[in-house]
Amino acid sequence: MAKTQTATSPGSNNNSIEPATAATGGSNKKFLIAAAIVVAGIGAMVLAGMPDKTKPSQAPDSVQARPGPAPMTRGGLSSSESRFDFGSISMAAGKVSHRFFLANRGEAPIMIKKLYTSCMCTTAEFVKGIRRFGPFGMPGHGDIASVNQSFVPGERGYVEVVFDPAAHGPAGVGPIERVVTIESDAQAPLQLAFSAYVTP
Ligand SMILES: [Cu+2]
Repeated sequence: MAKTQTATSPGSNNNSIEPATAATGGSNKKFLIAAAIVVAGIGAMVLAGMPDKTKPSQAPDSVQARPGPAPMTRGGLSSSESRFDFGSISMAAGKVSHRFFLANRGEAPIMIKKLYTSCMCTTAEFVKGIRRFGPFGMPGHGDIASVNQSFVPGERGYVEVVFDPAAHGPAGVGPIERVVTIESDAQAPLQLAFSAYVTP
């Protein structure tokens, strides 16, 4: 059996850095100082790259591509999931919809003020009991009426999102991501994201 692996020679000890001795002198010390600077530099870069967990990310672009249910709570308003993936959907098959279930898990009533979407291909309705509010679309496409509905502690409802994969015409194929935003008086806007892969 032929040995394909290149073994390190028994004498080499490349994982440990020998302490500088008086005999080896200056060049070895310079190397250690340089190595220490490199290590410190890497440490600084790692620290700079760490996300600041005290700030909630709000920009739609920063929504992380993290699959699976991720219950999110801000103030009292919580959603069963923060994002949903439709998977592969066809323009020819028409619109698709999904419900994001909401609850007020806080101890104070919440006023749900506005509901809007990130694109004209997407609409969202707020549903509470037998009452439906909306559909609401993208700001700037006509007047976005306010929802202005109270959501008391323990109350449940949902946001029904409808996405039209054909809204952008034939060019609208490929991966998409849209965001639905709920503004309330209790907390930072709650964002619900969805994705899909659009085929003709
Ligand atoms: Cu769109």
